[in-house]
Amino acid sequence: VAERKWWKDAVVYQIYPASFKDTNGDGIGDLNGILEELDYIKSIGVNTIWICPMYDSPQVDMGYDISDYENVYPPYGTVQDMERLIAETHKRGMRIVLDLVVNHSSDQHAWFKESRSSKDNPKRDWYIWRPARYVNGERKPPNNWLGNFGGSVWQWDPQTEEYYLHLFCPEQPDLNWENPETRQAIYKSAMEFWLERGVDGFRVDTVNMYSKGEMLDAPITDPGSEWQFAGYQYCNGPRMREFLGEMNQVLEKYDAMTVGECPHTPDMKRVIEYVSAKEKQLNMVFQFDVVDIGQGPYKFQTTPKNWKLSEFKAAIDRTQGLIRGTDAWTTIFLENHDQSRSITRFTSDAPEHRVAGGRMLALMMCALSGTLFIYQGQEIGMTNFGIDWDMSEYKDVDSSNYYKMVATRTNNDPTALAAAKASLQHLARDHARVPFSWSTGPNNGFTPASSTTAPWMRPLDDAAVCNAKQQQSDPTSVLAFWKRMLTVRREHKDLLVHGQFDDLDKDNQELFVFAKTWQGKKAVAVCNFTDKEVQFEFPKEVAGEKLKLLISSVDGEREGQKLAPFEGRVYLA
Ligand code: TEU
Ligand code: CA
Repeated sequence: VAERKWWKDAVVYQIYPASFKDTNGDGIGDLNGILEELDYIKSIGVNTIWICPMYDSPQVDMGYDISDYENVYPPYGTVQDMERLIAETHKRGMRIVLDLVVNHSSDQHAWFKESRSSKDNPKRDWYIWRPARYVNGERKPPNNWLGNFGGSVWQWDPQTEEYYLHLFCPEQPDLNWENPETRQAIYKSAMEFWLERGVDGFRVDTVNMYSKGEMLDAPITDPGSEWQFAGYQYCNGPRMREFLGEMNQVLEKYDAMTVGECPHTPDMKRVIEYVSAKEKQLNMVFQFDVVDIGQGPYKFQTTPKNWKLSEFKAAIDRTQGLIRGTDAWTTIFLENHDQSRSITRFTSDAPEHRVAGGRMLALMMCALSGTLFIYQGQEIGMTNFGIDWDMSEYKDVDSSNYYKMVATRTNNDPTALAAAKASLQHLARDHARVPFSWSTGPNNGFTPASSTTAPWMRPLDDAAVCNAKQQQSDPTSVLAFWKRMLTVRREHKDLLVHGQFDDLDKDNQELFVFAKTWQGKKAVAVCNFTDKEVQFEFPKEVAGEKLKLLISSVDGEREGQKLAPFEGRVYLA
């Protein structure tokens, strides 16, 4: 049985600094905005905050392109502001986790400026450089891999006449983890600088991509296709265990926690090797089985809501299954800064269903085992913005690259562009990055009332019915239910946080019915994923048990076994 550690019982609130709260009227969120709202955050019932990259950066990929690990992006504040935030968070009995982005740096980082300056610069080998291939006299990149934001993963550098690798934007050159000098510099600059200032751990960006292995220099695979998405080539490479083991030695000195972002890893055995306590690699990971549901072969090549509940439940079963009889740990999340809003994606953001959907998902998440992550705005039921918003409102490089690629490939075909926009309206990362809806004031209270500068991104249109201020005094709100459900989760920690998950009705396409068991105790959850009333029978496994209703996501008397639209319930056996 896995031992109890603080991060197992943690409920983590993820903050996107650019969009949380602007206190100096420049239209950009800042660290003082987070400081001002620490009591609001604590009042939700969370005990840890995770702040997305607040380091100095040219912001090509919203701070996931870091130009100085030891400095703060000036519009957000200063290192001293961070030290104050760390102290104030600890003073409230909460912990603080930062984002560790070390698969790549910004092309504006001093390390890369040196590396690209000449072939014999001492830091040349801190990044991944390769000569061009020539085919019939035409210059070609070293291989045909597609990157995460479209296009080749290789950028030609005319100054030294070589290509450098970037799995993401060209402005995000991959660091060369094969070089021990580079790794030591990363541990010191990106990790110890902040661990010494008291941070309690890291969310580790693209944690399984550091070892590219021989695939990088392998001959062109699948020569038939001009380009191929190479996620399965550059994830989980041969030296991953060695690198994370070495990184873990640094973290252990500070007893720091890690949660790794681990995409493209369908093999659960490989995931367990990352998160089994005895492996000393990572404490836990985010797997993308659930949130990748409904995405196309190329993420946005899809139609909205093209997934089935059975697929959603099977994905949850895979992540919950990690802790069944192992010393591994797992995580629960439906939203983050890369995902569109869960009410829109997995229930319904129709005005008459938004609150019910948000409350049902809160009940479902709080009844699952593992460390629970809530993304800013999820606690008040924020949803995607409308299909009527212009493409200019999409600020994310991932979205604009895709739309441009469709425009180029189809020569601006209106039907193809409309389909691309519909898919972006459903899945784009931008939906998570709109300013937080604090109130019905100017810019939804995101900027000071006196400010004349527009927020960096358009605020949602529905603050009149969805804002934090109103919900703090509304017992029927999504926020009120999150608070109640987090209390229930705390009161039944063994069952709800550590209990074994079993899906009791896998093929049911309307209801999610699962049991949680812990040393003879049992809970049963029933969630209606439809906008209709659904009569349900308890599955045979529990039909004979005496089940007592613990909580429903719908207020008032909940007699009988008929679920309201988007109603969730937890029963205790
Ligand atoms: O995300 C990683 C990432 O975007 C891919 O692994 C993604 O999961 C995959 O393509 C499927 O969609 C992290 C950050 O969360 C993201 O915001 C950054 O843009 C990215 O890395 C680069 O740092
Ligand atoms: Ca600001």
